[in-house]
Amino acid sequence: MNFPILNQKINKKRLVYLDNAATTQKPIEVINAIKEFYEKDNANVHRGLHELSLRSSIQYENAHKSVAEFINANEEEIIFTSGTTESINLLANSFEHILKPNDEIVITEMEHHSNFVPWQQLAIRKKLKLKIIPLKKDLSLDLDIAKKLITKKTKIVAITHISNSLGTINPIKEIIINAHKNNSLTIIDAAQSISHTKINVKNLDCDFLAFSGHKIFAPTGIGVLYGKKHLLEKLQPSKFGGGMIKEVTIKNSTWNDLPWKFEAGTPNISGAIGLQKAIEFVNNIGINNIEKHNQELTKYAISKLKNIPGITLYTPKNQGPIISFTLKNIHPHDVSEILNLEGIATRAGNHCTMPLMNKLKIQGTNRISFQIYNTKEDIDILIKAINKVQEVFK
Ligand code: 7TS
Repeated sequence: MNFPILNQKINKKRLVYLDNAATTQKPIEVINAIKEFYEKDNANVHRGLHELSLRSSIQYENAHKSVAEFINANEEEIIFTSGTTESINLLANSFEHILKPNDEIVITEMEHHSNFVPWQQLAIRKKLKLKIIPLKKDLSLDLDIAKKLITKKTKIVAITHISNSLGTINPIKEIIINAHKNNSLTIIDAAQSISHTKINVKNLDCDFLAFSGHKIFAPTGIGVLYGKKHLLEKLQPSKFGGGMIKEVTIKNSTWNDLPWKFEAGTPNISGAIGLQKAIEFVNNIGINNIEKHNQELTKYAISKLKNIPGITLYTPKNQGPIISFTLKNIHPHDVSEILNLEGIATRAGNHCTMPLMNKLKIQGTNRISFQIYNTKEDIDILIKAINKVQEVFK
């Protein structure tokens, strides 16, 4: 396993990278694949009639196949976007043509702004009702209230699989079953779960699922929207241009087949190739092994963190590899800045979940999050550094 970026010192200390929920680092295989593409194969896709364009098109199409196999979808159900944010906005814009005033959308209180604001704004534009599943004291979703909120009026249920702020793993299968009983469509934000647990869209039976490549060892600027074929066929594209049309006349246009109908313009070809390599990297290690490793680190970290005096841990029962905490009388930004002096990368703030922070009545937290290259030693270094933070603010 070679992640070149990790072999450096920050402030003369070994870099300890604990900001994986924001983005993951890239293995050498991914970096080399992008370099090789630009050195050998770069050309636009859509099957130009020259060798380089053919090579580039084949690699771009194969990247769709790899993602499809990775999440057990069909090839034409995989749309490449720039990331989770674009995937969800694509859906919100496409549903604009289908939803009617007083239709209801259900989301949760723990959504990242990317799965909150597009629905909120759509609701405002179309006079829809936005209903929000609250959190219980134990930081899990209140499923009893969820059952009451999801009714025959609910058209869309959009929920995150793993909370990027608290690490809560939501019982998405249960929520999907309940939504389908009410004929509601389900959208899963898998931005945090995609690199941490096996996603099988057929088993989940979700209607749509979104994730970002950069959170699973691929470059930034490439992401995925999965949708069931029959639903994608019904949705109208909201982005128009080259590659997505079948025929254009002065009066009107018809759309290309899936998934190209939703991929207007020159796509992020090198990003897609990087994503394919990243998936190969994950498959070589085994997603189950990654999950086990990160779970062990999470347990270890919690067992150490909870002994720190003055710490508040925001840990739910069903916890993914993301841990939020605050230190008494020390602002999260100050904590993160001092940890940086020790070479440790962490996040501080509201993590793009302001409604959740309001619910918890806090401005923000410190957040650490793990990946396959993290070790127990990283956590030991963190714990020592937190002790130093507390010394500084004594
Ligand atoms: N949904 C969740 C659950 C996320 O964690 C993020 C990014 C997004 C959506 C948006 O992904 P993007 O790739 O389109 O930006 N989360 C974070 C984070 O927690 N810190 O930085 C980015």
